[in-house]
Amino acid sequence: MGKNLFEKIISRHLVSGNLVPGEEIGIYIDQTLTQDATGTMAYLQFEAMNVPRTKTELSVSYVDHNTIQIGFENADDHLYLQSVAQKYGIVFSRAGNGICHQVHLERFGKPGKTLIGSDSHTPTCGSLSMIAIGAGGLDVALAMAGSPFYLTCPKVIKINLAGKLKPWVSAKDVILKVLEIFTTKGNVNTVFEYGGKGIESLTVPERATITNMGAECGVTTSIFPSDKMTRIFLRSQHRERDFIELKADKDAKYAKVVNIDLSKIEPLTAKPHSPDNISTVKKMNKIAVNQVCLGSCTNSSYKDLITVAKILKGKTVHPDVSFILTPGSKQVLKELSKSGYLTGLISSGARITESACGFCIGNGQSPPSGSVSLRTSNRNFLGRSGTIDANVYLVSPETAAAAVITGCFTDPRNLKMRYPKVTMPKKFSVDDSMIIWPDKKKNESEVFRGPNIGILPRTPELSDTIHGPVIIKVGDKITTDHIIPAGARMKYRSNIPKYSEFVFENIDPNFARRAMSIRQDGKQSIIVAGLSYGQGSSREHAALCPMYLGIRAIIAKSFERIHTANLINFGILPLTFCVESDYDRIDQEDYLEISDIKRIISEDGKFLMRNKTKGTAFYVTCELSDRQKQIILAGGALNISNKENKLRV
Ligand code: MIC
Ligand code: SF4
Repeated sequence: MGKNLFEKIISRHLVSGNLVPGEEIGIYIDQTLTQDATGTMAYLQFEAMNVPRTKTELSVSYVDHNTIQIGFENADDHLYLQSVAQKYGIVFSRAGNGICHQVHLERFGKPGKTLIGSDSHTPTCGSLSMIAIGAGGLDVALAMAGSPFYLTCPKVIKINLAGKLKPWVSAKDVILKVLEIFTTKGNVNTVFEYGGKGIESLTVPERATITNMGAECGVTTSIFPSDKMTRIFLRSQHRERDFIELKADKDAKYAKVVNIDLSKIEPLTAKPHSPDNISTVKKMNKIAVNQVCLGSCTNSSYKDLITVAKILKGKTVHPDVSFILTPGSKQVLKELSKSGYLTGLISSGARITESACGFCIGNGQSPPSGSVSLRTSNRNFLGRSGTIDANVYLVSPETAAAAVITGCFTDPRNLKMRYPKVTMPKKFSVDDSMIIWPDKKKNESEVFRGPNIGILPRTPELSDTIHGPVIIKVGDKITTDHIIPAGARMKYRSNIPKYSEFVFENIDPNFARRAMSIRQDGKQSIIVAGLSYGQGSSREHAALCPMYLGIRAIIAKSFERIHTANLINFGILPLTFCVESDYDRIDQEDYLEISDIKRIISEDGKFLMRNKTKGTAFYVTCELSDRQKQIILAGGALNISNKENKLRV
């Protein structure tokens, strides 16, 4: 029987388990990436493993998230990361070199390889036919130490693309269409494999926009074949030697095939406050726009920026709009400058920021209160921009450019001009001078630890009974941005006690204080949630900080993949309602209890949860693989790897 592309690559990396959807498998990891906001914790964990050098083919540490540097904290983190990289054989991409996913695509991604990254948008490199998966920092640290990466074997859905995109419609509109079809929930343990005639006209950066935002559907990863377009891209990066052809067999099997005709897609937008709240741009016409942000790892390629530059040529930014432009990498910025289009953009009034995540993570450029911001990034969660009542819409670069000129939501097809044609440079001017290569030999150099580098919090032993109040009851689609905000708070990523003060800040500002006082009384607390808990970012802080505040279990209707792995790694029980409607029979502050935990975890994981306040009981389940059971019973993954590797934490 023929194999699909995902099966072909994964079977070459399989270390344990069978390729049966739903079963746990372990795979060998060729490459890892980290970024600074998750990287400090990942490397603190890696250091604790006492492994002298990374064991992967390639591990890259990027600095791209916390580049605002108000106060000493971020600068301390960067120095820590640089010194750890030197010591352990990790490639270091300095601040200013660009966003991890864009730079990894340009300089390091290789068809047929596996990559895990401590960032949920790691699947961007699926556009280069890699199996590229987002993970928590601890899982990335374990992979660097040579351990396999474990995941539930996903089912593979084929997204069959036909036709060609019409002028003024681009890759962002394709992935917004996919989000309209699949939404942000219900896609756990799924892979999107793209194929069909339609892919032939999509360049690698366009494919990258599509694989990047597969993360918003919650899939394990998304992947394109490695074909002529892949070769052209690798050649343009002076890396044709990395090209191999990869495609699914003709008789490959898929769990489902979904057909999308590219020629039927219109300019789309994701309305506030979820990437799956899709509408056509046409319907939004005339809504006044206050801010437009172009950039992020989704849409900051050469083609994206030059298209916008051509649309804006000779025009001035509308007086009511603030236009922010954040190039994805130093390479893109240099090409923009070489082409002369940067001058045009500056003349138009663009506010050019450094090549980093910037506005996308609320690190600067927060829009005015109650305003409308159009962004080419991938997430429009409530409050992520740094302004709690802002209305953020996700759009393509073309739709963004139209609003820059008109000052309102405008279907770009209504701009009275020809769609600008952008040809990619045959060869980009490659300049890796912002990349620091580690010494080949073992390096004994000191690791820099400024005052912002905290200590690794310990996870407590698993107790046999968990009892405590429902400290918060939340609804569906709670993102890790809701659980622990980024933006202005992100500078505390390396200091868990401080960062924990902001857990659920945007939903319930008193949450951390309440949780802390329960913990100080020696008690535990429980969170109750709806569907798809833990969407979005891979930040393990969304598990670490609640763990620090004494949360021992979360009962939800369903969980997202990376967050579940993070909860287990830090010893928090992810419990699912056996009957969803039991959610409606619990109130915040009800006192809940489960007992005999160790025995039940080792057996079928089905618990009777007693609601002591209401005098009722209901069933919840904790579905874990044997490996995950061991982690939970040990009180967290570091406790296990400490025992196994005689670690020193
Ligand atoms: C994001 O886009 O939310 C982030 C910031 O890149 C996160 C990682 C983090 O929280 O540091 C992600 O996507 O995983
Ligand atoms: Fe950075 Fe935004 Fe991409 Fe996350 S989604 S990696 S914050 S650019």
